Amino acid sequence: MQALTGLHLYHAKLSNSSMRVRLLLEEKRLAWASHLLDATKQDNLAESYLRINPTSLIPALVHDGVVVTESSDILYYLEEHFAEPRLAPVEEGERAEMREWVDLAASSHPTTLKPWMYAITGTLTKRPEDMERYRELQSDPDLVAFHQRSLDGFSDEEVADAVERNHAILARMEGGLTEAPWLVGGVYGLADIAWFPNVLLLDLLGFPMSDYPAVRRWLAVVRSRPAAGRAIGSSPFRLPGWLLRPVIRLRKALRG
Ligand SMILES: N[C@@H](CCC(=O)N[C@@H](CS)C(=O)NCC(=O)O)C(=O)O
Repeated sequence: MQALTGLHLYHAKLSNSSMRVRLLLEEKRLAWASHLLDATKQDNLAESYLRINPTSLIPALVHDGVVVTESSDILYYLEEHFAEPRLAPVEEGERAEMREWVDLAASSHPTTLKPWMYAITGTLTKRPEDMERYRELQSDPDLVAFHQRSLDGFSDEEVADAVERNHAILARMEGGLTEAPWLVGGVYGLADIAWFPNVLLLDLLGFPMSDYPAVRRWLAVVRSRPAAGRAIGSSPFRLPGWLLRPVIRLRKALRG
């Protein structure tokens, strides 16, 4: 690891936490080496990755041998070390507001996008036979419980709670984006970069977005940025809203 010079990103294609880091790297036009992981193939449980990030979570950045994990911390790290173009506000109040949005994007993930996305797509990143090893490796009991639930099936209450929390955040964003083009200080920056992947994935997977026209406009504008094209590629799928409920029901039926 210490021999790794330059920027190395360990990331996954459809991981929101990885997407926000890729978007920032591309906005800053930094050269970075890609180490693509597939959590459905347990790449993040390989010894080689656990040496980089013992929590097994994706993404992780290695910069000249220094490891940074947690996508929000990676954004702050990159902003601090690669100042141009500046994507964080200077004014104290706006900086605090920016940090609040960025931290919320990462911290709300386990109760908002993640359960909803796993439940409706039937994503399984751990197979039953991986759980014993995962229990030994993973010190966060909430993560172990989450993956167990992804195997057993999420309860209707948990999915409904995630839907409500997603709506609450979108409504808050809608309030801000009705008044201004960007989340903080009228300027595109880290808050927008942190939230773009979460909203993109909600939209692609058919989350009801009709009450949030300003958020949809914002999403389209960020999506059209050349850096977003490089960071995300072309969108691989899009579920129309009307298909959402049948898909959830089908997933449940298939799980018995
Ligand atoms: N708080 C972490 C969350 C990272 C996270 O949950 N990453 C997901 C991919 S989006 C992951 O590693 N999933 C595989 C797993 O939970 O084992 C961050 O923001 O970096």
